[in-house]
Amino acid sequence: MPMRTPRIPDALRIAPRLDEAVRPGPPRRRSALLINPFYPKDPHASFGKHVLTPSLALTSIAGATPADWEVSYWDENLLQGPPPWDPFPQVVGITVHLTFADRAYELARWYRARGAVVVMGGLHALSCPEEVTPHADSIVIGEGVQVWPQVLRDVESGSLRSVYRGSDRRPYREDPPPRRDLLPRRSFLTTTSLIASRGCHNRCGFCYLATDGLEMPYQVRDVEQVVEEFRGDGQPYAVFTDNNLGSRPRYLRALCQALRPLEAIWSAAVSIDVTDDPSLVREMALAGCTGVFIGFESLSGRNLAEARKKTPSPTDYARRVRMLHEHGIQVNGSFVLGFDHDRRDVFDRTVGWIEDARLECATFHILTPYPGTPLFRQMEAEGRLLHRDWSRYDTAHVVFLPRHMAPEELFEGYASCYRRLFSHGSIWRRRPEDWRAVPPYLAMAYLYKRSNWLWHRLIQSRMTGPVWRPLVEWTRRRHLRFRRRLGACPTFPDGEMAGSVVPAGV
Ligand code: B12
Ligand code: SF4
Repeated sequence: MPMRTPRIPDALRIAPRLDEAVRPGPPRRRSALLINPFYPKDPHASFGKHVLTPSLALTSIAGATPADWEVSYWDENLLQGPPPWDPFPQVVGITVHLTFADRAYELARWYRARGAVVVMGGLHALSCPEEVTPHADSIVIGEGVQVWPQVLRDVESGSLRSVYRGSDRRPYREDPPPRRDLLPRRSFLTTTSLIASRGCHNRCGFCYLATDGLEMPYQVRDVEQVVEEFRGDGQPYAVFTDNNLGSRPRYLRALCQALRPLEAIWSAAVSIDVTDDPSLVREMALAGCTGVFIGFESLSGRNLAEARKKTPSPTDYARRVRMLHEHGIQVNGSFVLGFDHDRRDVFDRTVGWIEDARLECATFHILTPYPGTPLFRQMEAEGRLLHRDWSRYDTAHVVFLPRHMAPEELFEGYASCYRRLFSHGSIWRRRPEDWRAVPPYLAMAYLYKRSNWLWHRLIQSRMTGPVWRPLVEWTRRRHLRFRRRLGACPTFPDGEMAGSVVPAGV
């Protein structure tokens, strides 16, 4: 059956136009503009994920900006047009990922042609520095927070170097807090993106953490710093953007104990082994965890072993998901399609399992070999890379030759997974077992997953924050009641399950 690609408004598909006729005044001394470039959205997935919570890349850089510099922030994905140019900044900092590298280069060209100094950093500068270098006056490889003040001092003294390197070994607790105050609050469901740790105890062959030259030892911020950042942003819901908040169970337990008095709610990405210790899951629930984002990746043990992912057996996943559910924690599962042991039946099997396990949410990703990773080297050596058009390395396109199916079959299977997951039937089959938790679940499923037309309008009119605020508060209050009962009961509370309208994780 030929594929029906869902319709997508131009604003979500095409970057805003940069006006070549603009002739700005001279650059304003000691002013920096930080830009998160536009990237086209996947029409199959929820547009809501882009405004759930912001990336911390540039607010972290802003936090490290010397006090005598002015700094502003522009995210092109908030659909408010191209970045500003009046007053014209002396320095433009751009974050670059492979999927939006072309847009980053276009922005760099535009600002450089008008007299700004352009500095680029981010994952693509780390994995493909030789490609990024010609597009910028300077690139930053690795952690930018440490070197950014030096970059600006060197701009002032006219001695800017072409490359700076940030070390992953400096204690993470020394980083200043990100400048969340620069974010347009109305544009996000919450501006409280938090990050407590760097790295992960795994090093899966397909993950960017396995990129050559990236030696990211697991590092944490002090729990007091994290709690202070949460409190300081004054919002009831936070999203942890850590690669894996559960990598050090002892740290996670201490963090949970420190978060508990805030009476707020949060979600985080963790690996499923966080359920090895049920008492840790209980601590998470008591601390306000309403949802987790879990990279299950595959239901095939052979795929997982070849990717070198240390994980419990997939045959035990369902029991572990149940444990999270019993603690009022919804599960957003992430699945990668197209591994070497995947055959045509992988799509139905995966969604069937998701329905049986009643996952509230799931995201699907076509296997994507990121440059610099072991997976990329393997595909390259086997002659299986179809092209190097990075804009399509976004996990929504097939960029390699799958082992047991045609690229078109993999793409169609991927799209069919989303179609089925978002169908009324599947939403209903995955409802919580406790009927009292069904209304918030249905509200979450329909608002988050089936309302792309609405998201587009919310984003453009900067109404995401105001519209979601009452729903977040409703979820928080329900969770407080649930938590009180859980705290008073050694196992699971008898009564209404928590239920959450707020989608989990990024
Ligand atoms: C928040 C987030 C999102 C958000 C916002 C994304 C955005 N671009 O605004 C949403 C949900 C929308 C999202 C979507 C996707 N994401 Co995402 N996302 C993240 C997440 C969880 C956190 C990012 C963050 O805040 N990091 C913390 C900051 C502080 O670290 P950092 O970005 O590395 O920044 C440091 C340095 O790189 C450097 N630096 C960065 N930029 C700059 C700029 C300058 C000027 C300087 C000097 C330095 C500098 O300094 C910073 C501080 O020291 C990361 C995982 C992670 N923990 O990083 C994944 C991650 C970035 N996402 C990833 C992917 C694959 C995607 C998707 C393609 C998935 C999908 N199909 O839906 C989409 C597409 C988005 C796109 N095209 O960019 C991958 C990227 C892999 C790769 N090699 O590119 C990551 C690493 C997750 C993973 N484990 O695979 N994502
Ligand atoms: S468990 Fe997740 S974050 Fe950790 S290395 Fe594997 S894919 Fe990356």
